[in-house]
Amino acid sequence: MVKKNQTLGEFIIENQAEFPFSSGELSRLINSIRLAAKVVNHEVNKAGLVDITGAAGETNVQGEDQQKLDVYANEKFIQTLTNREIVCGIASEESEDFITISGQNNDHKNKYVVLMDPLDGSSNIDVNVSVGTIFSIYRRISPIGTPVQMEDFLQPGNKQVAAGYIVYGTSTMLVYTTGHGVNGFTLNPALGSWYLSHPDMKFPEKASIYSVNEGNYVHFPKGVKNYIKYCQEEKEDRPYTSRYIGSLVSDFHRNMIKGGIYFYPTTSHAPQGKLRLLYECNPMAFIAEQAGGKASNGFSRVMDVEPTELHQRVPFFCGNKEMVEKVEEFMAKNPE
Ligand code: P6P
Repeated sequence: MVKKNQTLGEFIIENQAEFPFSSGELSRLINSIRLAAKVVNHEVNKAGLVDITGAAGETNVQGEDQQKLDVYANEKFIQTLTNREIVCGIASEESEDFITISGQNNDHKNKYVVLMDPLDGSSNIDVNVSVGTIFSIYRRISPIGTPVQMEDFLQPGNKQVAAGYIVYGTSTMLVYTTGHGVNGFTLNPALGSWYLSHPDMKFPEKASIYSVNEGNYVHFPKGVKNYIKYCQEEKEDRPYTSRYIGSLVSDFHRNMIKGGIYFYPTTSHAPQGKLRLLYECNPMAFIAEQAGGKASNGFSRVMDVEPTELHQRVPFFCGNKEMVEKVEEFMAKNPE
């Protein structure tokens, strides 16, 4: 039973029976994320006022300029997750290797790993465009009581136990799934409470938005070029509307509410695609599927890809089921 305007705390308590493991674990996991989200939200919202925007003078493992807020968000999520005694390891876009969390008794008894992009779309910070946090949660597979291993992080997306994102936009929302649908909570910053504003989110039947960086058009595979031309044809249901914010969480969130597809294909300078499988594509794919949508690498279900590296990239097509299946048709005809 979903009650609109329920607080996140009430919602977690009422639904923790759905979480397949011991009841208190889900609430501690999500509580740690919602606390960190509030802290990061506070900084994101005042970024323009204090000298916290702009590059931190470092580059991350992706070779991208690290914005100060990237570093701040990374530290806050790691600190909050570490303090809650629920997680045995964290992988982050901002950290080259995974982080081992041994627990307050140093006994490695915690059962979950979290993979995250602490501040996705951070290049938009300085131009006041929405950014987001993306997280993916797995149960560890290595023996409890031993230090977390790389195998705990390199699990296929179909093994996720929870996934979600925070979008720091005109309002701040936490959207997540534990495999029983997708629910969206809006933060009331005055009270510091999250309210169930978008219960049981689903992609709408009718979809007419496509989101891609068309500046890369000449570098796209032929199947993608043909799909973009299909989107632009004068037909009864087209041309579609093109919307591209340059922030995955924002583009995805709008498409889930209004209906659409987001795609970041391979290009000549991103031969594996740009988005990272483990902490961008898989969590967004889990949410998309739980909302009645689909997520593909252009040929097959992205959540079935067997990961080989922590920061590996994949081509990503995600949104309304019919739109993803249509682009897969174009890719099948021109796989190169
Ligand atoms: P481009 C942000 O860096 C990001 O990872 C996604 O949030 C966004 O959709 C994409 O990259 C934008 O990339 O190459 O179009 O600027």
